[in-house]
Amino acid sequence: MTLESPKPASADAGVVGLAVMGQNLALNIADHGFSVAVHNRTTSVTEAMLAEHPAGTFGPGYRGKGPGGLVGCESVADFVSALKRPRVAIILIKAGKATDAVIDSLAEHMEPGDVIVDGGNAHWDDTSRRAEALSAKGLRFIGSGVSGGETGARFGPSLMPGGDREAWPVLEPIWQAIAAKVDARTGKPIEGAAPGKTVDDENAEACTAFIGPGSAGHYVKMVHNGIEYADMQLICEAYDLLRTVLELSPAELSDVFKAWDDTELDSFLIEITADILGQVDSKTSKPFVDIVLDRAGQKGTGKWTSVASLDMGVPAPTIAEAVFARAISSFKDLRVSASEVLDGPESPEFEGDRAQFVEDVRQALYCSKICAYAQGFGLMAEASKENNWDLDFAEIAQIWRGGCIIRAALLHEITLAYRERADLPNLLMAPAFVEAVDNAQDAWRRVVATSALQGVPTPAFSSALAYYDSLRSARLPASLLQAQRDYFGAHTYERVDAPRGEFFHLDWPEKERPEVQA
Ligand code: 2AM
Repeated sequence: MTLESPKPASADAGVVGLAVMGQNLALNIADHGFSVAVHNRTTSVTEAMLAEHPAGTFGPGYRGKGPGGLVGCESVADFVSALKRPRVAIILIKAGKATDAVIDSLAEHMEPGDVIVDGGNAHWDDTSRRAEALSAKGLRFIGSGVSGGETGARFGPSLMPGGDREAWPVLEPIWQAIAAKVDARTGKPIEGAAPGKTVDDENAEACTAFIGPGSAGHYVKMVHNGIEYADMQLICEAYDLLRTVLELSPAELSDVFKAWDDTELDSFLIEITADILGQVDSKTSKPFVDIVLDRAGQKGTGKWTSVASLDMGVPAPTIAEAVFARAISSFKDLRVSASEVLDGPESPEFEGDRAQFVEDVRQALYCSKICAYAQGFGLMAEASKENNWDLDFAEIAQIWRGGCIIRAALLHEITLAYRERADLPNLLMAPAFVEAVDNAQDAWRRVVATSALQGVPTPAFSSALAYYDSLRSARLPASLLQAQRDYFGAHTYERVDAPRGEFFHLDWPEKERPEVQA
């Protein structure tokens, strides 16, 4: 099969980069009645996609309303000329230099007013740079977070677009159409999208909204991933505690997680955890979770979130601990040799109430999860202030309720909390969460104490609890710390009884240690 030159100005939008995400997003767009130009550097990939998806197997054609909506384009010039104006070119390329190469080649052929959308996992610094460079050429740039993996891309992702606000009305109809849908009344995802079959429900709310200028969209997507790291690690710690302390089998734990999915923990990650724990390895008949090597990989977005929090001095310890937990897991050989040398506690048999412990772990998971979200939203709040993004947190929580990996009932509660008070100083201070954590904190503390006594590592649970306790401490030992800094480095201190911003220093080596105002 060879590609014919496309009819000029025949496509509503275009997708460049036809790896899994690009193909699925293009098919999703076509399903919603748009005609989509598709292009890939290696033409055989474009040809294979068209061969695999002939007209009538997806899109309006599937519903008998017309031909399939894909227009294959061999060259970038063909691709650009195939687009109706203002042109919308969506790129889904491996983040990094390749994205710049593709943007440059598109920019060569595009005209002022045309729109380039980067749907890859770009670092937000790169997005800022690209937005500026393109705007100088009169082109409009949108950096959009796309979450939900390949199934999300195909049948409804969560979409976090940011950048040129004037380009949004051009992209909005497409993004609204293809995004995941939730029921506005309950906040629960509406399932049922399939090839050629879209969600038609009068209560459907699309999981997308314009996030803010510049790199706001990619920043918010990065924080989403940071929260995802924490969420996954917390679930793993809950599993590990119940398995180690109560000696529950993976099959039994699958039932525990299934039951938890009917509580306030209701989420995609809990659901897949129950499914994974029930899986048996076909080769060995052992629980699948036991034959997977305990070394976790990472692509870097959790690290970016942690680095951003360190750079800004905003605490996100549970997210960072989740990244470190993956790091320590990767030192498998070191851990194996250390396990032969380093002893843990005697590990006395658990003598408490077993059912109570299961419930305690559930409550600990819920509280810790709220803390991880509080950290993520705290980070976004600070970034919003610093960059003048004017982020709308109710809207961000709202578009995370469906399509993305962290979709969860909790996000509906967070949406409501920010709708009630947009300038909430910290998520934990929303009345609903004040009460929820207060009711569960005894259980949470018992779990962290048990993990320490039994030697089960729970970096995320423990750091979340420390975050909560630090946050609710009107006075921290930082007074002593600042005194130490003044002692050895003359770094000065403020007094509790003097206005903020007035600094003092104690002349420590002097016998009388006089205080001087700095
Ligand atoms: P390819 O099929 O020609 O390799 C994910 O890697 C996607 O990014 C693929 O569609 C890949 O195209 C594309 N890609 C990677 N590097 C690229 C580059 N420098 N220019 C254009 N596309 C690139």
